[in-house]
Amino acid sequence: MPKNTKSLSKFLALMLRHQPAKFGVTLDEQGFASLVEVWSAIEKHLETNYTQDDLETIVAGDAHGKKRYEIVGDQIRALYGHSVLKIVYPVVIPPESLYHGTNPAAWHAIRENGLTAQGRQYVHMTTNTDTARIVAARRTQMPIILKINALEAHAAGVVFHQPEAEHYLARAIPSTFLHIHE
Ligand code: HQG
Repeated sequence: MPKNTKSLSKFLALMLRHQPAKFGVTLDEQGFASLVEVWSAIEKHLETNYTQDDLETIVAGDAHGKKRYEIVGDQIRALYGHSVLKIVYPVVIPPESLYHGTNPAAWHAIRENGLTAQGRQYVHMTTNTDTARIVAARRTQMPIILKINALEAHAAGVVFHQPEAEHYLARAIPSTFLHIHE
C-alpha cells in the first residue's frame, strides 16, 4: 500500500511547477526534469523513504483520476500549473461541454467578466462534474458548477488546450458561453 503519497505529490508540485532551483533541479523549456535530479531532491528533502512505485502511483493520477505529472523516458514534468515557464500545449478541439467549479462570490464577477485566469496562466476546466465539484469545494461549502459551451466558444475563436484527458485550459471564457449547470 503506498504511503502518504499526497505529501510527495505536493513536493513535486512545488519543485516542478514553482521552485526547481531551490531543490537543485533544472527544467527544460517544456518543464521536463531529469528523474535522477528529482530523486536526489526527494531523498534529500523528504523524510519518508519513497519508492519508485510511490512515484508511479502519483504519476498515474490521484484517487479521482486527476493526472498532474508525466514521465517520458528518464524525465518527469508537471502537466500544468507552472509559474516559472510556459509549456507550449497543442491546440485542440474541445468537447461540446466542459465544466468549471467555482463559488458564489466568484460567480458574481464571472457573470460579468467571464472566466479569467486570475493568478494562473489559464482557466482550468474539466470534462466531468465530479472533478469540478471537488475543485470548487476547496473554497466553498456551496459549489457552483458552471457548464461551458466549449465547442461554441471554440467556433467563436477561443483557443483550448488539453494537458491530460479530463482537463482543458483556455486563457479566458467569455460569459456568453457560460451558464450554471447546478
Ligand atoms: C475564479 C487545482 C473572479 C475561479 C485544481 C476560481 C484545478 C474568477 C478562482 C486547478 C473569475 C481561481 C485550478 C473572475 C475565475 N472573477 N473570480 N472573472 N474567473 N474566477 O485555484 O479553477 O491541485 O486559480 O472560479 O484542482 O479553482 O493544483 O483555479 O475559483 O484543477 O493540481 O477564481 O488547480 O489543481 O482559482 O483550480 P484557481 P481553479 P492542482
